Amino acid sequence: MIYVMSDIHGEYDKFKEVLKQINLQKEDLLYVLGDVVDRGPHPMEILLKMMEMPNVIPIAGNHELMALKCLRFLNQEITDESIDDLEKEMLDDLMMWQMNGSKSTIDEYRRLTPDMRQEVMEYLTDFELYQEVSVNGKEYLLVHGGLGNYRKDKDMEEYDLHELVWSRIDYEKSYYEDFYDYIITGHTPTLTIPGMATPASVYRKNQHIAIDCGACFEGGRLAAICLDTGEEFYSQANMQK
Ligand SMILES: [Mn+2]
Repeated sequence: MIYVMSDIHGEYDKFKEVLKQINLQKEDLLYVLGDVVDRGPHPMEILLKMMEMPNVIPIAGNHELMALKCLRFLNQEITDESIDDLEKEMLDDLMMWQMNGSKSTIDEYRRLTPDMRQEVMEYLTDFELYQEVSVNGKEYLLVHGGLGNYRKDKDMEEYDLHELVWSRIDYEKSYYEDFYDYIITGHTPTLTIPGMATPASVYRKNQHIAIDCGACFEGGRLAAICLDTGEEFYSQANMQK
């Protein structure tokens, strides 16, 4: 069986809750479409758990890109020289990451041993940018954000990092008539898609399957889908005020 999940955002308890429901077997695969880190309380615990699971295939989200770049910088020994050399771009990156909920990621990262830090960095570096998966004769494109500056004749390899992980896909539009049957994305909490009700659920329309159900937001929950059966799995929903 092939399962897909996205935007876990530090919600380790919800991750365990959904894993328990899908009861992943050795021969199964679980694609995680990015934004594992930031916002929720335990991003590193999720990453460490994923690192122990050889049948998890991670795909990068914008939060992994921010984390990788900033942690690389923060890992350097801070010297007078490096402070002098700190470029505006790096400062902006650090600032932006902070605004996007980096605190829990940094807090947990700091508690890791140097060896574990190294392993986490290597693991993050290996995240895929997108994956193509075929199940029961249907072709799926799996990507975190996706298809910025889309053109019908644009090859997947032609999309740059930003276009795949930061761009938001247009859920009102079908992108491919025959090349892919479905595009599965995270990045945009489904509650923000017009017409969606609480608690958040998987959105399926116009060949899209949007699975970021806002695990760290009010009214949100963590979702997983099974591509073989179409089944959807959910954690408990967050309370609404
Ligand atoms: Mn995202």
